[in-house]
Order: sequence, then structure tokens, then C-alpha cells
Amino acid sequence: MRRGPGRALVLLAALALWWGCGDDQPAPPAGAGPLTVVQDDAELLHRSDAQMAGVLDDLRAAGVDWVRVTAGWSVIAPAPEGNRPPAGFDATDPGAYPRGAWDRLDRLARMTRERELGLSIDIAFWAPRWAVAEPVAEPDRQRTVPDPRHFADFAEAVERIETWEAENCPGAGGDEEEEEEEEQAAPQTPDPDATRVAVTATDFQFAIEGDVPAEKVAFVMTNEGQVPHHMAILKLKEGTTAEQADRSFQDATVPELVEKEVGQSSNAAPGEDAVINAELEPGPYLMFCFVDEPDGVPHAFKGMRTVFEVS
Ligand SMILES: [Cu+2]
Repeated sequence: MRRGPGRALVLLAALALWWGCGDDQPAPPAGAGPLTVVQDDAELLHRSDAQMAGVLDDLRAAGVDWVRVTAGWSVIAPAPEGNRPPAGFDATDPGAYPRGAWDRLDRLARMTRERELGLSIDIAFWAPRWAVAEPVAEPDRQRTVPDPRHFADFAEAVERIETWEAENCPGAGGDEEEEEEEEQAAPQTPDPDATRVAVTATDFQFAIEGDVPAEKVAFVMTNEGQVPHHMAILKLKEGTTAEQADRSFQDATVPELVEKEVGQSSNAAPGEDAVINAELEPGPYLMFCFVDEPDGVPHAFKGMRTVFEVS
């Protein structure tokens, strides 16, 4: 199970990892809106070098930040119409795939890197015949009851192509995924001398009950969602507005707004509680959740972040 980052001190590092995805990644300009992503397998995988270069140059000039294409399972896998994979085929090893299987994606990875465009790769349709339990009539449109183990093996092969890592941040792993294996924060119990502040976590929002006083506080979060959540709290610089904090998530400038890290709770499973004890001073604070289940996108980016004022 993937979890939130380890200690409070790594909160900013985790945020930076999410945005940074390595130094090669194009940083969106400060103050820009959401990232612009264009998906087009036909134009970005199946054209001549010159045509693709033209398309990518045009996209770059039009302000596109990322392009997105599909790593087509049945296109890349061997024997896509066979009842079983080739004998001894290790589907997790990119080198075990047919010669040239990755060439189109390799080419796009190189060409996007040259233009400082981000590259996002879907690991997706269609499945090879040998990976589905119920074949359909069109041999190249298999989709019914694919075997999740086979799919996981293919996903691992995509993930193991190292030259893609820097371009391939949100979905398909890379260094940041290993960082997430760090231990989560240790569970705390509410300090008996502290003022309790009840927090409700749902998928994907926080609700903080009442005012938060400038004293010793125990945030007690109850997870009423269907997936695990935690709380991470940062103290923001005086005068930071909720709107600024919100925008900073889109343009990757949260660290610029932070005065200090306050703490992080353990992860709470659905129905369970998690706690942060903290001594609070007046000012604006940011609470967010960096758990990224089930799809690898931290909940903070799905709305699980809120700014509150301590007075
Ligand atoms: Cu969460």
C-alpha cells in the first residue's frame, strides 16, 4: 500500500517531488493556470519524424505543457492474437518485448525532452488475446476480463524503461515512487491538556469544526471516506489568503508561502481517527492530505486542502 510521506519535515520535499518530477520537468510559469495537456496517439506516435517535430513545435508554441499518449498493450506485447504468451516471456522485462516494440514511445520521449514538454503515458487498451478470459470477435480489440496480473506485468515493463522516468511523473513511477515507501508518521494520541479540534475527512475534502485557537491544540481527524487519509499542516506566511494558497497548488509555489511545517498525522483507514498535536501561534495555516490512493494522485490535488486562520 502506498502511503503519505514520512515525517513532517519531508512535507515540502514531497510536494516538490510531485511538482518537480526531476529537474528536467518543465516548470509551469508562476501565476499560470492549470497545466495544459494534449492527448493524441495518432499525431504523437504514428507520424514521420518531421511531422511529429512540427506537431510538437506547434503544441509548444501554443502553450501546451504536457503531451499524453497510450502505451498500447496489444500493440507492444508479443503474440497479441495468440492464446498464450511466448514460452519463457518475462512480461515485466522491457527487453523481452519484440524488437522495436517501444520505438514509437522512445521517439516521443526523446522529442518531448528536447522541447521541454512533459510526457504522460497511459498504460492501456487493448489487451493481447492471451491476457483476457473472454475473447471478443475483433482480434485486436480484446478487452473483456483482462487478467490483472498480466496487466501489472506490462505496467511494470513500461515503468522499468529508465529513459522515460523524468518525463513520466504522475502515473508510471520513477524515483518519487520509492520515496513514498517511507514510513508514515507515527500515530499520536490527543494531548489531554490540548484543546480538541474535530476534523472530518471525506473523499476528498476536509471539514474543520469551529475555530482553531492559538494554543495547544489536538487535531482529531475522523476518516468518513472510503480510502485512507491523513492530515499534514503547514504554517503559512502572515497575510497569505486561501485563494493564494489554492493557486499555489496549481503553479507549484506552495513552498514560497510556507513559514514552517507544523506536523503530520498517521494515515487513518476508513472509519478510523488520526491525530496531530501542535502548539499553534496566530496566523494562516494549510491543512492537506498527501495520501495518493488509489490512483497515484495526492488527495491534495483533488480538493483535499484547506486554509484556516488561527487567532
Ligand atoms: Cu486523503
